[in-house]
Amino acid sequence: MRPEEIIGQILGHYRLIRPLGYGGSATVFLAEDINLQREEMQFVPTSITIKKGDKLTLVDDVAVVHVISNGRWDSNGTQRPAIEPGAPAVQVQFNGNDQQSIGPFNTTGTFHLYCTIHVNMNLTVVVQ
Ligand SMILES: [Cu+2]
Repeated sequence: MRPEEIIGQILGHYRLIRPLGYGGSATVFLAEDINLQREEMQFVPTSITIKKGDKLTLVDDVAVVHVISNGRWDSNGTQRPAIEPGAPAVQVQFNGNDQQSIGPFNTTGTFHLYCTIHVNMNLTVVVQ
């Protein structure tokens, strides 16, 4: 599904607003969860599989700042920064309604990225 086809649609309970750009199959949105009364941000999807050597396009489709780095939030809501062996070092800021390419991911394995601003905003990247 191309990003422009997602406009106005609901994926799960996430509403995607004004998607930008076209990252092929390896596009992840930084989206707002509208199923909750409070504002909550999450990656959509929360896990993505790409091929070795691919880059990943992250699209921030709302006017919200995100800072994405290597690591994850644990189940207690504590930041666990870590770079797995072979992971590209990621430290990128989104200012809203923008997109950035990260990688390439040149090593197979499972890698974790998270937003240092929004609790539980975790992304798993599986490289095959
Ligand atoms: Cu965020």
